[in-house]
Amino acid sequence: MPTDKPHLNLVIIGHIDHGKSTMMGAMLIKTGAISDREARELEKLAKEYDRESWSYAYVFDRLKEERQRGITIDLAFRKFETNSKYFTIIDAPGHADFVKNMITGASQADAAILVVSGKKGEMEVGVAANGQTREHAYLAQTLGVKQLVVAVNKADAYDYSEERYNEVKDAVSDLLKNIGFPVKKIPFIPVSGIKAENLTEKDDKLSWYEGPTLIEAIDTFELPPKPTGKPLRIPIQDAYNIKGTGVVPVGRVETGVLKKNDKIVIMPTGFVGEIRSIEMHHEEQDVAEPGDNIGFSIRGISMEDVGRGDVMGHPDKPPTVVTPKGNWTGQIIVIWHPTAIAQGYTPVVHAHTAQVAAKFIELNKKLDQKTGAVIEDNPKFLKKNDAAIVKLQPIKKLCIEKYEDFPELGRFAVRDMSRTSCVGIVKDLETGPSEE
Ligand SMILES: Nc1nc2c(ncn2[C@@H]2O[C@H](COP(=O)(O)OP(=O)(O)OP(=O)(O)O)[C@@H](O)[C@H]2O)c(=O)[nH]1
Ligand SMILES: [Mg+2]
Repeated sequence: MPTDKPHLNLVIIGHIDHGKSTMMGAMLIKTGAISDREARELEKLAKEYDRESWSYAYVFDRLKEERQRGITIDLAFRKFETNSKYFTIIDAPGHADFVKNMITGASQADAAILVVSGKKGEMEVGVAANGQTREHAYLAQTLGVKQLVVAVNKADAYDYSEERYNEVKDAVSDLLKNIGFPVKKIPFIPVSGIKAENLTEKDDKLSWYEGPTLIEAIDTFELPPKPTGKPLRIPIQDAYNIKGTGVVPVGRVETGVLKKNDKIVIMPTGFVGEIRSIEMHHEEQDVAEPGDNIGFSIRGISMEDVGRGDVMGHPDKPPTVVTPKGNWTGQIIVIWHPTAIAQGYTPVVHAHTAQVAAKFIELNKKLDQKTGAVIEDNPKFLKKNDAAIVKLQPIKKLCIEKYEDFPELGRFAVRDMSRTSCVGIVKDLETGPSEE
């Protein structure tokens, strides 16, 4: 899709079944990003699977299992344009079992639409202690998604009621404010995804609403600054073995600039090679900058040299690796835990696209969440809603950076029993000896 418009990655997040895929599918059909013909084919297919109301969602839900079960499992990417911008839409799953995919999506995003169903009972489940409206909002904030709009979805199912809209807005505002989002700046847009109302055009049934439509709201997202002057960092999202081309890693440039023929290094594998070609949206290009989602080919690389969670950089300023003998100091918030976190706790940590088990080797300080003041030194336990300074040690090599050097690679989330238990940033790190 050749275009001169500036590009943004937009992730769609929210609780399961709140209508993320449907709403964005309808938006793409309305704007013509999906052809009528494709839309009709999806309708037919949804009928075949006896899931007629999911036909718009099928724009994003392309796996057979997703279509049969009527849920999103993995991330789906689609392009689309507004008046002034060019978006890659990343549709994330709401299901609690697939939060790791949502994290991968959010870690690549510049902005998000938080979809909250206004249908009676549904909003309430999403913002509850273990709901994914809450969990996704926390994760989005930690992963650096700074701009947000909230779609108060399924307006047809709450009778286009202003009263109900306000109820949802109040509850979600409280939640977002606690997490640290600038709530006053966030538009709350009543929409019906399934009826494509207030997505691209205002609708009479929502005449009481005076704000922007969804497409107008996302068109006003600001472009993130491009840290082109920093060393190159590209977290690898995946690597494909493509017939005729060979191994093609894909990922988003977070910082720095990548050029064709550059000598690169992939950490922690240590593979050194040379960039043969760079591709974005199926078009070759000579240069990639922060924010670009690219695939690239490298001379002499094999599938063992690269995978999800690795980070690519230039050999003179390689990505930082913490080994199992090193550690990092994290400032964390415990957002959920069934009991309490103690020294020795070894959950899975997600940072950019990586996931690795890591051990809490020290609990250093408990902090006041609002002021950052130290409440307790060397606490024995950490519980839900505690803020703390802790030391973590990965059980295998992990690429991670100090937050102040590379915010994009200096955030992490702790997951346990298929749920996010903590979110945090890297205050300091000791790489540990490079050879074990
Ligand atoms: N009444 C009504 N139902 C909707 C609307 N949007 C979606 N739904 C229904 O809600 C169900 C879930 O829709 P999806 O789009 O798959 O929801 P999702 O948020 O993508 O779900 P996951 O990806 O699995 O988290 C389907 O039955 C949709 O038809 C809407 O605007 N109004
Ligand atoms: Mg979905």
